[in-house]
Amino acid sequence: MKLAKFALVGLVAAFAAPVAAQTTLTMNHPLPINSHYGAGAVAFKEDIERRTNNRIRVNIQRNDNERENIEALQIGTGDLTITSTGPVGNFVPETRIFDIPFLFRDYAHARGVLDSQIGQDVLARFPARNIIALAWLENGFRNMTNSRREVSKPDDVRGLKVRTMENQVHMQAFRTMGALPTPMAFSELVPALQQGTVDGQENPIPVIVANNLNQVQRYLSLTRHVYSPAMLLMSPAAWNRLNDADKAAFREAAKAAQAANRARVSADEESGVDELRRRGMTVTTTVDMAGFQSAMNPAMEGWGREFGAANIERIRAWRP
Ligand code: EAX
Repeated sequence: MKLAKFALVGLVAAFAAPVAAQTTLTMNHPLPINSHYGAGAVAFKEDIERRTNNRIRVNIQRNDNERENIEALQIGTGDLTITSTGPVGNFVPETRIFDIPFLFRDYAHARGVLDSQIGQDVLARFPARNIIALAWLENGFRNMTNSRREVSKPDDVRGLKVRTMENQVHMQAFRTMGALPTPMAFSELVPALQQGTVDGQENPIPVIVANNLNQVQRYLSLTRHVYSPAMLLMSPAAWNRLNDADKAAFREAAKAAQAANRARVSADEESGVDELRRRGMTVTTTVDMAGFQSAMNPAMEGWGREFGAANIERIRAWRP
């Protein structure tokens, strides 16, 4: 009799055991789902849901104000975000060194530095600013567009009202070239271009293609004047609710997001310029890169003082 009662208690306990709570986290990012950020977001979602057998779900939403998305992580109203480093330097100043124009030779150089100890050391700076940095992702090399004229050399930029991200390094770069930098969130960009508040903007090919900026910009110049990192960031409030196994799963899913995001950037770089020509943009491919680099020299001295000339040189000299 005793055994039967014991078995009954066990059976009741088994059914009464709490089912592992199902959690849904929200991931905000500023671009269409059919974009290099969307590719990273979907890869992260699928990986986490597979690893946790859907105990943790990820709800992907579009919010094109990156600064707001980051602030939401700090106050705990947002769980995850994919963002360019545009506004990030206002939260974690150490990231701004990567926003210096003409710092990286090519994609392999940028990806290598960010995945090396140099980049990982910057990720480690985020928790002190109440943000968890899960991984470096990628926005891409930025190119200028405008509706006034073809741009092939620094003098062509002089006098142009250029929308920049809310990024001090980029604003200084355009000011140095004689342009009129106008910082604003991505959410304000298209209305500003439509109303003529600004003449131009600068963004990687993937962003220009995904957002059909050809509809509001006539000229594209392949200036590739700065590499724009992106990041996968998380709220400490959401992070601290994870157990150690789930934290490890999040770090693995961030790697899947990085791989998918970078693969989409590479694909967009392959096809995006021809697509923008097909959509009617006038594309200037012969750009005086050396001229643009020397036009930045007056600002470079200031960046050397701000970030350490040796630190900048260490990044420039990095080899795989
Ligand atoms: O992160 O604001 C920008 O120009 C960014 O490149 C865009 O939001 C993608």
